[in-house]
Amino acid sequence: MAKKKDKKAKEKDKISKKDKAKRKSLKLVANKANGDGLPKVSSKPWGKDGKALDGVKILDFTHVQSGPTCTQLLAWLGADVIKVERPGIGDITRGQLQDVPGADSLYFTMLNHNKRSITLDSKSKEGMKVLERLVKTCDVLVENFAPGALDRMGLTWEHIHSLNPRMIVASVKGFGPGPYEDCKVYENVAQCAGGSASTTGFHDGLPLVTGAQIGDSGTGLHLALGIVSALYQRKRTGRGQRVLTAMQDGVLNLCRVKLRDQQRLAHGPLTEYTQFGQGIPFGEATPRAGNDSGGGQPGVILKCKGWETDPNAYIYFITQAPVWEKICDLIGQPDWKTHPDYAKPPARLPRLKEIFERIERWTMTRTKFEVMNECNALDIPVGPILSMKELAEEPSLRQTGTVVEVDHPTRGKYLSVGNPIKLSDSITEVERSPLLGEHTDEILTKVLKFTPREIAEIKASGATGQAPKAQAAE
Ligand code: CAO
Repeated sequence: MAKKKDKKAKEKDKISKKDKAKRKSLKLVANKANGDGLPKVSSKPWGKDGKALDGVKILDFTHVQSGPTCTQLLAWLGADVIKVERPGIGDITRGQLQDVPGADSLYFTMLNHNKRSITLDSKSKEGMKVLERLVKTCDVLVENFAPGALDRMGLTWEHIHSLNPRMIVASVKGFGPGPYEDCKVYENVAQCAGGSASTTGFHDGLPLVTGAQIGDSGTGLHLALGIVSALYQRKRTGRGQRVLTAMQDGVLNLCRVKLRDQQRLAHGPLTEYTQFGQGIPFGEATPRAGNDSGGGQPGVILKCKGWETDPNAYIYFITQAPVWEKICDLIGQPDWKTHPDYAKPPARLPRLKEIFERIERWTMTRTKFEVMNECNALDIPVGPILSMKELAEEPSLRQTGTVVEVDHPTRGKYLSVGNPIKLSDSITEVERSPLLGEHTDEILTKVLKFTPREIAEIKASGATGQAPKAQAAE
């Protein structure tokens, strides 16, 4: 009996020793993490411990599309974004492409979610007093005025830095330093100046701009990354810095593969371009490649069932080498798997027109969704041409919050694109855009801590304009 007890005690001791060792090693890991300056690992459930950018205050001096795209992303990630707008007018897009009379346009509402709005005349003495308080209070100033406009207001980098050395000043401009730095720039100007238009379209047609707003929204995205990086560096250095993204640079960055092809041209024709198979000689610059794929795999847009009446009954089809044999079986051309003219990619290059015509005879017998399903079952990548209507109605995009329905006090319910960046511990809740000046009082009082007397003076000066009607109605 005593022996049995002894054995049990020994076992227990063994377990507790193991346990202790395990706990010790866990503690070591935790200590190491703390040693890196990180706080203790949160024990709150995922998505319940605040947002990624909680505590970051943004002075949002942006308008139109590029800057607002950036600050909207930061707001979705948890930053407190205070949009400063000109009294009475606000961001010019509020009134552009209006579909509901008297209500903020979709152009504005879809680019300014989760922000607060204060109206301020930055060119008045009292307005500048408020702006300077905002500079002292915020972490980041984001602007996309025409070159020199911020300086003309009196907000030079030197002045901002003297008011708040920790402030990050982030700007979108059309061009970086150089011959065009003083130019005003819009989306399509950037697409043209950044190399996109010269490489978009068919080789025998005009240069084309794309529907994706790579100049505006693309540059806003670049800027957001710059801001978050500057905030991270500030943790170490304690000081702010300037962040500049030029729209030309942003577009060129997205056209990287086209500058790659420019250099490849020096070593011979670009054999994966349709133009090569058609025997059309190459010139000095990267040509427009139609619907060829940038990755070098031959690809085209093919008709699907219903194309005669539906402008989007098409599918992008890529004859990727690793799945070539599956494609041959699928379209009923198994002989191509071994035929010397079709079996290997180099042999297929001069015959791409004939090959895609054959594949199209097959895709035309099916809807784009049937082609998608059949091909994906075999790991053959294809891209159905989805219309905006189809995307708006797609249930899976609603479920993930990529397409969201938002309610607005003056325009009612509308659809918006939600945050495309999903963080597992910082969950985005899309809120409607602010009415013009909706938060003026709240910001003057609660954020900037002006006294009632000071607020009365600011208001009497006209620096904040008149109280917005819509605000009073709400
Ligand atoms: N109170 C008083 N004045 C204000 C103000 C406020 N709250 N907000 C802006 N202003 C003033 C500016 O100070 C500027 O005045 P000055 O010209 O006297 O210095 C004026 O409003 C106009 O600003 P702007 O030149 O930026 O505006 P614009 O409509 O003439 O140009 C745009 C628009 C987009 C071409 C230009 O801002 C630009 O090139 N921005 C950089 C590139 C960019 O972001 N382009 C993308 C736009 S999205 O397609």
